[in-house]
Amino acid sequence: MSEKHLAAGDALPAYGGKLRLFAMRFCPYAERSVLVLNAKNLQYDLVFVNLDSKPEWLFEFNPKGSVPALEYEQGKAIFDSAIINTYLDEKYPEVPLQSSDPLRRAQDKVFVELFMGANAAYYAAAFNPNGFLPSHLEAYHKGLELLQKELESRGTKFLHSDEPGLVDYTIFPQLERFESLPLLGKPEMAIEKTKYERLVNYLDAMKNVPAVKQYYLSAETHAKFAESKTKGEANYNMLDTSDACCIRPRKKKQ
Ligand SMILES: N[C@@H](CCC(=O)N[C@@H](CS)C(=O)NCC(=O)O)C(=O)O
Repeated sequence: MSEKHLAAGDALPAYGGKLRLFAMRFCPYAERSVLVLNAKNLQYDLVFVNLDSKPEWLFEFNPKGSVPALEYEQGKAIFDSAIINTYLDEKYPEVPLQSSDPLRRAQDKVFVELFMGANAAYYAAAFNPNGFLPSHLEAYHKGLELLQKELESRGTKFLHSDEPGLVDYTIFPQLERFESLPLLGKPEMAIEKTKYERLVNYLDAMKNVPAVKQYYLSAETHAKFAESKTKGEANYNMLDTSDACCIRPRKKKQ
């Protein structure tokens, strides 16, 4: 898999006959779908796109031009991580990732909705430090406390059960990035074991899940990407080691 992000003017890679996910390597929403594809042992191709210089063909797969988008048949796509992941879970039921109880599925969605209250704080802290408010810090810890309480009340290793499910693959990409905040000058946003023991154990368990392990990036890597983006020069290709990234002539500015 190439880590190179295709940009405006780059050709769409040839269709390989598999499911194909359009993503950006540092996008938490795209990661949600990658984790679900992995967890379900599906064969897929990944195409990374530069979101500051979007390839024209991205809009054929998602008129909104955002990632993730899933090409489920050649030239046919759906977008939005929640829509994609529910589709995948229903279309490929061999490894079910949601409860068979409609109420539990609804409760999982309610939980994600509430937990995501912490996310605005992450974006402000990581990408807009000047716009970071005391209310962000409060919302951030409220989200973490909510997760810790939910883990305690469910009493299972993961939120879904003793195996991770859609709800876990939905929130984990955010948590992975939250761990970069102390490196970005926000020590008060560290997920301290003394306060969040159950949550830290959950994070460690998630990092060991095979579906996660193969796509996980360290806090240091996320911090580096965030720093580049905050400077206005998002370094999408920082993980790309292929020659193609380095010798490819840059497109001339018009
Ligand atoms: N609700 C969407 C959010 C997707 C999203 O915001 N993706 C970002 C990258 S992390 C994106 O594509 N931004 C570029 C844009 O919207 O132009 C989902 O869950 O898939």
